[in-house]
Amino acid sequence: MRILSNTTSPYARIARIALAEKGFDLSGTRMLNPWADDAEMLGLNPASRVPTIITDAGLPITESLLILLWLERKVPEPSLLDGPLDRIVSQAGRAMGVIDAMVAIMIGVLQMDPHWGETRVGLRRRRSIVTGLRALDADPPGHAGGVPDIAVLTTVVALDYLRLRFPDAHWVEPLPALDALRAKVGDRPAYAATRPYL
Ligand SMILES: N[C@@H](CCC(=O)N[C@@H](CS)C(=O)NCC(=O)O)C(=O)O
Repeated sequence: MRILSNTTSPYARIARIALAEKGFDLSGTRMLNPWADDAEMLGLNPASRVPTIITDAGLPITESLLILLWLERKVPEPSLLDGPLDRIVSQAGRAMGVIDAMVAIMIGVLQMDPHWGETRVGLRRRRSIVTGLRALDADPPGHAGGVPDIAVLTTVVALDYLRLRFPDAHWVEPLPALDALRAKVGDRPAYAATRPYL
């Protein structure tokens, strides 16, 4: 099993953390720019997006949440869904909404127009980030030890991506509960080894 990734993608990081927590060896990870029309990537994934996993049989598996679904079935223990299921999935959905909105802004800014974040759609995405993070901070995912569930995983990935991509944004509110959650799990090997960087 190998994974195609890059150093910033929150989606790829979700898959990498989940794989590492489940005990996969990620030393064969290939970092690439998914926007660069890489031949291996295009041959495996017509959408040319990270994460793309290649199974030992050569089959591509894509889409971060499908990868979590596949993994949970493939390697049930340790589970990333241990705990109150409805709450975990609900909170993970909130974090994914924030991630999607942040990535939409970055694509707009980097691939289209540096001021895309101030367009009507850009401001709508910004609102999703602010209100999504506010809701998560007011009612943060819990972590009592052990392997963090997908609510913790996606929330910490969202927070790290926010700090990387929007370090000085005036609209980012204080997030003390989420910072505390990140401090609790951020040093786990799966998290520390995949911290995003430019
Ligand atoms: N829905 C996909 C989104 C993956 C995605 O958009 N990845 C970005 C990096 S953050 C990418 O590879 N973008 C390249 C492109 O859109 O052409 C998932 O959950 O895996």
